[in-house]
Amino acid sequence: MNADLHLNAAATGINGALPQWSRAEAQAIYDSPFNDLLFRAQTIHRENFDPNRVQLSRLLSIKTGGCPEDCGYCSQSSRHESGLKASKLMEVQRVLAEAKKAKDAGATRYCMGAAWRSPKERDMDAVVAMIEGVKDLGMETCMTLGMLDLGQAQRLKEAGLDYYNHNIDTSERYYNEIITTRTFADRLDTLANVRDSGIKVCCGGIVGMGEEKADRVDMLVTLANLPEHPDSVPINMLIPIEGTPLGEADPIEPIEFVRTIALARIMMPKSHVRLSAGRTAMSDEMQALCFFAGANSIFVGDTLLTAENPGEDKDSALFRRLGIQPMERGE
Ligand code: SAM
Ligand code: DTB
Ligand code: SF4
Repeated sequence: MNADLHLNAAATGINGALPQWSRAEAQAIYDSPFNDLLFRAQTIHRENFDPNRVQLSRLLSIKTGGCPEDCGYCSQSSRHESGLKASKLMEVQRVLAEAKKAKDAGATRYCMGAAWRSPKERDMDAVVAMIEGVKDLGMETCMTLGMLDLGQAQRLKEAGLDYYNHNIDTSERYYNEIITTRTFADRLDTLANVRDSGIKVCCGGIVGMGEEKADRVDMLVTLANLPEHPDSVPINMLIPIEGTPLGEADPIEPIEFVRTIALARIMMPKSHVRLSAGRTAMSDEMQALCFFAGANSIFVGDTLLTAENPGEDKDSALFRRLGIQPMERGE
C-alpha cells in the first residue's frame, strides 16, 4: 500500500479531541487504488465492529408530503409535482402498531420521519407519545422532523428519544444547488442542538445528485470534523423521483459510491455507516462491496418514507448468501 495512505490525522488528536481531517488528506484516500482503499476500510471496520453483523432500522413516514421546503431530490416538497398525496400526522396507535410489526421482523431501531420544516408546538404531544410508546416496545427510537431548536431537542430527549436524523445532504459548496429554503449553517445549528441535548446524532447525505467527487469528500470531511462523530452516518444514493428537479439525474457510478462508503468508514471508524436509500437500484454484488467497505446498517422493509426498498425476503436472501447476521440492539 502507498505509504502516504498511512499518514492520517489520527496522529494529531490532542487531549482526546477528535482528529481534524483536511480535504487533501481525505481526497487522497478516496482516490487511492481501489484494493488499497477497501483493504484499509475493512481493516478499520474489523478493529471496531463484528464484520459480519449489520444493524437493521425500519422507517415510517408519520407525516407525508406537503412540505414547504424545496429540497431538489424530495418527493414530499409541495413545490414539486411528484404526484404524492399529502397526509396529516398519523395517529399514535397506528404508529405503535407499525412499530410492533417492525420489531417482530427483526428491526432494532424505529425511525419516524415527518415532512416538516420543523415541528410545531401543537404536534409535540403526539410526537412525545410516539417516542414513549416505541420505547416501551423495547426498540431504539429515532426521529427526523426537520430543524429543531434547543428547547425542542431537550423535550424529545426527556421523552426518551435515542437518535435524531438530520442530514447535511451534500458539501457546503454544492448545497445551494439543491436546497434554498434552509442553509447549510441551519443544518449545523440543528445538529448542535441535538448533540447538546444529549440525543445521539444520525447525520449523512445523498450522493448521485450531479455533485463532483470533491463534494462527496467535502461532505464526509464536514461530518468527520464535527465535535463528535455522528453515531450513525446514512449514505443515501439518490432515488430519482419524477417531477422533482433531480428526477432525471444520471446515476452515480457504483465504484464511486463504494469509495464514498469506504472513506466514511475510514474517517469515522466507530460510527454505524448506513447503506441507506437507493438499494433497490443496486445489485447484490454492489451491496456486498459496500458491506466490505464498512457499511454496517441498512433500512429494512419494502418502503423507506415514500420510495421503495428491497423488502424482507430479498434482504434475508442476501444476508444468507453473504453470511451476515442482524446486529443485536445497542451493539
Ligand atoms: N423533513 C425532514 C428533513 O428533511 O430534515 C426529514 C425527512 S427527509 C425525507 C430525510 C432525508 O432523506 C433527507 O435529508 C435526504 O437525505 C433523504 N432523502 C430524501 N429524499 C431522497 C431521495 N429521493 N433519494 C435519496 N435520499 C433522499
Ligand atoms: C436518511 O438519511 N435516509 C432516510 C432517513 N434518513 C429518514 C430517508 C430516505 C428517503 C428516501 C426517499 C423516500 O422514501 O421518499
Ligand atoms: Fe421537506 Fe425533508 Fe423533503 Fe426537504 S427532505 S422537502 S425538508 S420532507
